[in-house]
Amino acid sequence: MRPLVAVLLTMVSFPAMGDVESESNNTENLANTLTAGSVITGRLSNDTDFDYYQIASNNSDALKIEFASTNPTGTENLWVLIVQRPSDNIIIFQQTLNPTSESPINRTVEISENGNYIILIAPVGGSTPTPSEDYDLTVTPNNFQAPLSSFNGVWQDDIGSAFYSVHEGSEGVLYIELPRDGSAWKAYLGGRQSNVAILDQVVGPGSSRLELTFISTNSLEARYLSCQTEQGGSCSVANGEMIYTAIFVYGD
Ligand SMILES: [Ca+2]
Ligand SMILES: [Ca+2]
Repeated sequence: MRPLVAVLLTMVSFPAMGDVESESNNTENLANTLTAGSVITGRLSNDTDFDYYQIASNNSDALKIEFASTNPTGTENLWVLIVQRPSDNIIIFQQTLNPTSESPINRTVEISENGNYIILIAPVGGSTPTPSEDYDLTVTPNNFQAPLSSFNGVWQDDIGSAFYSVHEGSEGVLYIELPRDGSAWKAYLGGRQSNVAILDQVVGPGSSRLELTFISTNSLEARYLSCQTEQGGSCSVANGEMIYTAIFVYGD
């Protein structure tokens, strides 16, 4: 019995198995796909080993990143961690990190787009030696949940064409569009489920149904579900396409 007990104890003391990186992953096109919240273990095999990963984010306002290593405390082992945004691969985060077995590193990177984010682990380069230890990377998109009755205030779109006054109460969302060019204002009324409000136009020329997606407490996206001009023609932006994003300007 005793050897069996020893074997069982050894088995339960193993940490949960995570994924291991798959080389070659040295370019964005070859990035390993991460599972949200699951650890992946990798290693920089030499001074020219770049480890690219990607993770999908949908309606998240931040990426929570944990970067750990069995690297002993007191060593100078350094890794560079870079995050690139989906639309144009611009770097939105870059830091040189020194995790140790006692101190994993946690970072929160704020994001504002949906899509595939690239996370790159790279050597520092120059005279800095490349660490031979494994690293453990865990990335978790922080999914924003819009609190009820939380949106009251004035917003502005990213094309500078209008301000929007948003009033949310127990009966739904009232959304008033105030164009800066002096054209007629419009009002929309409807309800919100989770982070998405479906609003029908109730005041102003033409008719439309609008979908607002709240990405965070201070940003939203607007799309037409249907739209007709006063003359009965189609609107300038096709149904389902983004009309604008808006940011919170001020409120209560
Ligand atoms: Ca590697
Ligand atoms: Ca690699």
